Amino acid sequence: MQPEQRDEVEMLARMLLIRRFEERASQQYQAQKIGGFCHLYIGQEAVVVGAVAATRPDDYIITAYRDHAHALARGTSANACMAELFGKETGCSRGLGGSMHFFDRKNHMYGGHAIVGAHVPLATGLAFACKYRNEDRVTLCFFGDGAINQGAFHEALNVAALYKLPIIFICENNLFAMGTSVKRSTSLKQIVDRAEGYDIPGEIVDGMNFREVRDKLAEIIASIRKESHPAFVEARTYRYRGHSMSDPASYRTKEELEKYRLDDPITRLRAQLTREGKLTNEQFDQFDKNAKKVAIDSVKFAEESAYPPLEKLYDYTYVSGVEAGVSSAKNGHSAADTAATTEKPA
Ligand SMILES: Cc1ncc(C[n+]2csc(CCOP(=O)(O)OP(=O)(O)O)c2C)c(N)n1
Repeated sequence: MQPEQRDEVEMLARMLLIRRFEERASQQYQAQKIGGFCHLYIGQEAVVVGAVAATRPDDYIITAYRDHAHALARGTSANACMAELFGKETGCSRGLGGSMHFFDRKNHMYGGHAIVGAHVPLATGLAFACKYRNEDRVTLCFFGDGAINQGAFHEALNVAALYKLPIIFICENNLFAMGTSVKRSTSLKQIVDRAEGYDIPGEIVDGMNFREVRDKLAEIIASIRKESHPAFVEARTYRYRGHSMSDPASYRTKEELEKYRLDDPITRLRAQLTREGKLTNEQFDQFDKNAKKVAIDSVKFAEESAYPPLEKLYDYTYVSGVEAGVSSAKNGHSAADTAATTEKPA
């Protein structure tokens, strides 16, 4: 098997893992084992897996709150992801972040950010650091179509262009920001044109097509490594589920959903590989079985893991419990104790 072929099969398996993991997460959310918000990425898998397939492991990635797939694509274990959803200490953010705040420094996945558009300047900062240190890493910044009208987004693009930073802004255009159609929120015929205002080269890719995403990203990354510059990619995609678990998505038609379901990114890559003789039905079934098992096992792992102890509540915050107005007698710990036990994130 050629390395490229093996990679594609591996990437298909990763897309399947993301799909099965999130189906399981959805079930656990409905069973009230997971609290807070939970945004599923189902349908969009080819965007992040295609993009990650074009990166080196030491490149940086950062995203918004629809972040489970970004961590899994990058190599965070399903156990650490599910435990984070359950708020357990073994989670990738030690149970303190939850669904919207996955983080994995080892795999250079810098969040998981809940405020729309707020991570785009952080991404620009990551890219600035790489350039400042003369590293040839590229930062991939993912965000939704809802982020492109935020002020912070514009400031970040301007700075990235001025400093010629090694960053790719990847807009995952799934046509809706919560229930608002992009046509109602954005004064552009196509999102990619936002980049032109900052003299940043822009491309459109079919975000349901793994190969197209990977090949376009590989081309851009090669160009950035040769000579640092920012780039913008509009990946046209679709989420099959509602915005979050509580959204029935009644703002779109069944026909529209069906049209995109027929273009499922997993089915598409499977068909391409099968047609080319690189994948058998038996192999696909085995990958699917494995993905389901990993997802089920991750639930068991999360259930059996402990919650973070109360004294960890104020770790990784700027203000300790007492300063924040919380009685130290109530939790049995003084601010000094809390400060003394505060560690830097791993
Ligand atoms: C600054 C800010 N305003 C409002 C919200 C509430 N909110 C959460 S998600 C969302 C829509 C974002 O849509 P989009 O960027 O297209 O991402 P998608 O959900 O499609 O992945 C909004 C308005 C927020 N989190 N942050």
